Amino acid sequence: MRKIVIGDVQGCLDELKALLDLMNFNSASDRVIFLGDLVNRGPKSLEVLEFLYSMDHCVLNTLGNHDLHLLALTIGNRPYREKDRSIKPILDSKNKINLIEWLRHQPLMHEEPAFDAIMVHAGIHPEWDILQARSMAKEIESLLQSDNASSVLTGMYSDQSWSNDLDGVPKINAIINSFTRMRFLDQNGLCNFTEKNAPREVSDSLTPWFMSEDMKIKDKNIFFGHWSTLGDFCHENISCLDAGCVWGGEMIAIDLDEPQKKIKYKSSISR
Ligand SMILES: [Mn+2]
Repeated sequence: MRKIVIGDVQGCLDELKALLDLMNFNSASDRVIFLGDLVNRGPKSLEVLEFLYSMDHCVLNTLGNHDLHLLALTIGNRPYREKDRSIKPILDSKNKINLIEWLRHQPLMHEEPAFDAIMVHAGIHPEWDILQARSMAKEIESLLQSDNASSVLTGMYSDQSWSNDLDGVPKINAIINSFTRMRFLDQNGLCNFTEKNAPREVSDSLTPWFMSEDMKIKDKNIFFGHWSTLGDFCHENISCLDAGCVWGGEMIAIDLDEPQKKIKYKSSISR
């Protein structure tokens, strides 16, 4: 059985299908782990969700910030805005309940022990060891699947950064932000959620989370998406698989048996 990992899809169904064809994907014998942000911005968010829902037996998705935003619009009380229009067809879909129930049961972090691999959407906070990361992910996954999901999703919109002394809602928000939005840490070790450029274009006072001197998890292969300006990027055993397909870049896949060989499909969307 092949284990395939694919970066941010963001409603780019045509590119996703073409990429799966390039890999000779077989839903009977392959498994696909998506790195989150299945929806929003791109042209076919509803169709992407329907496609993956129909292949539930062989796909999973580590939740991204756009996936959580969709949950906040449906399960939570986050108001719909014009900039959410690319996910409006999901909100209007007759199949909405099934699609949203499927999405809310997806993990924040996934591990493939045979490959010493971890998958997340944005990152793992450098101060967390693997046991902490697992328990943080579990805590949020349980909440999203509980009757408290609405208040968690409605209340998650903050720039709360992680620190050890947090409790309650600030802790929940810091965990969600670390797994789904983090890119850089500042000199005080706080997350900077506004800078989205690649590290070479950014002030030295900001450090990518995976280059932090505090990084506790050193012995795992970590795969993440979310950072489209980073693109196809590797730092030691840490790989970004988001090359901005929705912005006219590429969608990237790897087979965990040969992770150095990136399979790419160029987007048909013009920049
Ligand atoms: Mn994202």
